[in-house]
Amino acid sequence: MSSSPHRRRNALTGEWVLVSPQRSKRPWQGQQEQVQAEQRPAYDAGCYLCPGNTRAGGQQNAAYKGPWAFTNDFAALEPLQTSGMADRPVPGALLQAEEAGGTCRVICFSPRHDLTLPQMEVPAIAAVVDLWAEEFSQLSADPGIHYIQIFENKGEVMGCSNPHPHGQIWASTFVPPEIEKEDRQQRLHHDAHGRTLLEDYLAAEMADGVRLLDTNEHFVSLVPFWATWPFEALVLPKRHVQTVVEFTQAEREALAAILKALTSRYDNLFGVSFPYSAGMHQAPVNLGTQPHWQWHMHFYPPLLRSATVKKFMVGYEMLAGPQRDLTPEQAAERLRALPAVRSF
Ligand code: H2U
Ligand code: ZN
Repeated sequence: MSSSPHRRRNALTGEWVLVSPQRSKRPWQGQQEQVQAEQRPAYDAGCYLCPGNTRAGGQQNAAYKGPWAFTNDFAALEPLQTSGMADRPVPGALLQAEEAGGTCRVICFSPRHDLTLPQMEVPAIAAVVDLWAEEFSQLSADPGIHYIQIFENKGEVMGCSNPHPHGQIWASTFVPPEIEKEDRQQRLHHDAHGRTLLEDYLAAEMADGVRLLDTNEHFVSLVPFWATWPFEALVLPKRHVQTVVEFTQAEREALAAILKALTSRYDNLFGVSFPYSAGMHQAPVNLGTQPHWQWHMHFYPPLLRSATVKKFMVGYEMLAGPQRDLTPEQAAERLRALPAVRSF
């Protein structure tokens, strides 16, 4: 199977990915382009995220010293104006719409304009995890909120508008489509086996070993068996945890350490600050108990062959389904061979 075209099923979404390893049999031509190392100042007076600066909407940032959050001035979601009934989809109607409410937050990871996650110390990243948990608690206190998406868009190629290290949180009144897929798959597995899908999956990956990246006392990072993006990664906890608030102090530090190791391997791959969209998936809130849910974090980086050659999800992928050449095992081998600390 490993050298001929085959399909793999993403157990989390139920969707299939086409793998064509024969197309990457040609020898690796991984010359690193000399991409000019970007030098940024620790503080940039023109940055709307740096401490003390004024944002586009006229608001002034706090003189913050650690991670800090504010409500997005150009939020995609706003609190519902009506206190009454939401517009309900009409069954069978072809033109359906419903009210969508919520809140969007921006999280500055550090007051330092010139750092990224792999360049931050583990305790400083753990402080970001603390803030994620605090924000999650506060946002989920609103009974109208049903899902909280914590994520980071990194790099211009991902549409990130500012190099100051930051992420976002969108809390919505609805459960978004990617979460609905994972909810369904995890529920089916839990109903059938009485265990969470991702705990069983982690056991299978640990037994197989070939896609593992880093392991510590509380977390494992790996290239998933069903990865779509060339260097996609998944971070899994070793115990059953539904949301970020449940992590103990030791787990927060271990998560910080594994995030630092993964993002450092990424930077070392092509010798650049590696772009990605990353985010955690966790149980919906205010919808009763969710025993089938296991917290996890996805990394979707677009780069394929070098600092500038990215994978495009176009053509067959837009019209039919995702496809990859490099196998997840090859991707894991390459990432594993790199230092887990940033080497430049
Ligand atoms: P991205 O770089 O991932 O787009 O995130 C930056 C966010 O910061 C973006 O969502 C918000 C944008 O709306 N923002 C503010 O809230 N205030 C500003 O003054 C500029 C940008
Ligand atoms: Zn800044």
